[in-house]
Amino acid sequence: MSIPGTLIRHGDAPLLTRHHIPGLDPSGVFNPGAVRCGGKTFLMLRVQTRGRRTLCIPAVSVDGLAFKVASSPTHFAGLPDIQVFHNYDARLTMLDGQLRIVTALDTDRGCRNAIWNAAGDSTLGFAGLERLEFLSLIGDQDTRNAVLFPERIGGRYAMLHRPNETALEGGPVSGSAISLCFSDDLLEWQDAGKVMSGNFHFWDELIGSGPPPIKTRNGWLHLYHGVATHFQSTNIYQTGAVLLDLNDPTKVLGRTQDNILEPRQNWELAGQVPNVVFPSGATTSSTDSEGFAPDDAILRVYYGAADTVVGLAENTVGAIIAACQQELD
Ligand code: BMA
Repeated sequence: MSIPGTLIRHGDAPLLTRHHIPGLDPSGVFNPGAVRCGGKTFLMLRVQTRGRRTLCIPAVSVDGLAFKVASSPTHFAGLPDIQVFHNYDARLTMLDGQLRIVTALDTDRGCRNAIWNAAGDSTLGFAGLERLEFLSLIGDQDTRNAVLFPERIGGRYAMLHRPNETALEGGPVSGSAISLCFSDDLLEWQDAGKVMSGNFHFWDELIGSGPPPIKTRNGWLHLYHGVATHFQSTNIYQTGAVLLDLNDPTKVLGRTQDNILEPRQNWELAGQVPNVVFPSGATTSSTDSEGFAPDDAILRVYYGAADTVVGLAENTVGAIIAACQQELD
């Protein structure tokens, strides 16, 4: 059975596995960014090699289910002169008619988010994702999980991110609050305050943004991941949803009390990092003339499972909004 307002898996198997990555024999493919434009779904896959190097590889699909994966990794051009160990977890946003990408960078100074423009040859069929041009690094604090809103708010660019303030035993630094910031030029960002916090002792002790927010008549619909740390034992990564005010996204209008997707399939429970569903890309099947996703649109969520494969789960936009609006018991 499934509870209304939870995400329903598209079949029992992962959507993409390492076998879909041509020529590399990698260890895993996971945490994809996603965007739907021009009647196609584009993914930016995170691919991990046997040497634990991180690659990003574009993929394209007409139906959002069967993907053609590019034969070579994305080239990142123009990175500033810092040492980058990993460039990963791309989030894709169409903004001002330009495909923008935000990635997390593990650097010698800690974790940073970088903004890129898709600048490849659009005739190759991957929306220019095979070459990204560096735009900016966000701030000078340790932070991860940054997502751009798909349009300006009050005339300014808006972004959510998750400052890293908590050291996980044996793991990366993490955080328990998502913040909003604004920019006039996508280069300099000003903090606009905290949006939401995790709930210690429950499913979402640590949190971070998932895919970029989706505009609905009820507010920005935003999926995020929550981590139950279980006192430094195995971490469990799950998915929740929140509704943010359209004009002031620091105002939370509703939030799912429970997770709406959690590791249950074997390929979510076991893998390189067990017990992980990590939502990073989302598409909707339609938008109205003003860019709002209607209640009956299908929300597709592309997620990494156990840092090893890509899963797909879905529901209607309206069902997830209703789950956010439910009163707490
Ligand atoms: C988080 C990020 C994700 C990863 C997850 C589970 O901190 O690093 O990229 O999928 O951990 O390992």
